[in-house]
Amino acid sequence: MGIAGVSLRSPDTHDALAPQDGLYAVAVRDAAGESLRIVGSVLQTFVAPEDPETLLALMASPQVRIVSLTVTEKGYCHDPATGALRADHPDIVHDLANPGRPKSAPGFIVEALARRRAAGLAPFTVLCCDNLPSNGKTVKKVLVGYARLRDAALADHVAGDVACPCTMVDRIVPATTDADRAHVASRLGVRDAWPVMTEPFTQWVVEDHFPLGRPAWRGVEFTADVEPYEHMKLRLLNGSHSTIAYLGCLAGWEFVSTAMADADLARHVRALMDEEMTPTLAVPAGFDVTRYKDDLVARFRNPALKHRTAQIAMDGSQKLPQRLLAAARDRLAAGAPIPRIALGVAGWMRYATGQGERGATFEVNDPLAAELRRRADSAGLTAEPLARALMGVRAIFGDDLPADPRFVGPVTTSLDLLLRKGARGALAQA
Ligand code: CS2
Repeated sequence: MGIAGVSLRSPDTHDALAPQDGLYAVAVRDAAGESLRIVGSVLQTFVAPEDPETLLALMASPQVRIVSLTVTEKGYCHDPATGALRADHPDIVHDLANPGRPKSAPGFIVEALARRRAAGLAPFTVLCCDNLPSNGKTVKKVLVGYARLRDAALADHVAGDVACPCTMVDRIVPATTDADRAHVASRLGVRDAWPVMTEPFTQWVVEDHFPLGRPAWRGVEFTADVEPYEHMKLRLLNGSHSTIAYLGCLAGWEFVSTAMADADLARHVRALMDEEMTPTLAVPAGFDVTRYKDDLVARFRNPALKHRTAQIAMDGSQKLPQRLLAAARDRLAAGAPIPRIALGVAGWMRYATGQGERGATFEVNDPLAAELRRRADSAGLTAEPLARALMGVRAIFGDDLPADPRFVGPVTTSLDLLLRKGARGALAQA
């Protein structure tokens, strides 16, 4: 038993790992020190675009029982506001025209499932490990949506027979840098082209639904209902992360830990969690949410983890709905105010203009970057038109939020504050 690792785009991971037989080091680090472990579970690696047929043949073979996915939010080619597949996504358009030579994750999975079905083989389990709301249900909806565009019977098969358990996977893993490579080489005495730098904390919560069986994973909590854990993580951890990322990028804090060293930002993040996020959560019985939040703050402060705010700021259009907007909706439905969520949303808007506080421009890395750019440019750096223009992106905000003055009001006020006083000034006032 082992893992075949696949990159859907870049050859970099394969090119790094193949010469070292798939072995790599995991460096677990915090203020107390660092421990290194070599992982040997990856038996093979593939670069999908180099040879889609070999990958499809593997996925259609009986020894594959689970296809797990960490392709980031945008890898599902869906509309983040509704969770539905985007039939107009360029990769989906391509895959529907060339089902035997797909590019997208849904394209590969559905083609492999079709081949298994034709061969009389049971479907593999699809295990989504990304930060999506009800991630198993979301991936199922995307796969069924894609299959439906191919063939109705295939869609019914995917809908009825393919297990897509929900998961909540949590471990902070900053992108590996050359400095990390040099550091690990000096400690190991051998060069590792792709060490993984991470924190001591790790949490897996998984719905136990694996019709073809699964490994006897240790340290995984199996539960029938992942959603309470998922909401805690997406709102407390990721909602804070995105807030730190946008305000941090604007203020010039390069790492999460440097941003958290600012007293105003740290206070804002804790208040966001305590006052606006926690009241929206259904905390599982016996779960100590205060301790969870204390741990989160300590994790964000981890000085040994160089987690760049710019890394987290990527793909905001795909992240905002589940990280900040879902909680805003719950708060508004309960008649509760959202000043702190609003500052995070406004921070994203200010960031999405691609213009820094000191006038320098930067690239906004986002699948909707072109649309955001167009809207921001025509609105200019004035709060009311800018907020209105960006809220008009339905794939992010839906139809409800831009029509609700209790949402529009505080977001516009926060954006105005950010434009006038900058992120540090706005945080001092918050
Ligand atoms: C981060 C996450 O990059 C991001 O958007 O918020 O990758 C975060 O580090 C993980 O979800 C932690 O489990």
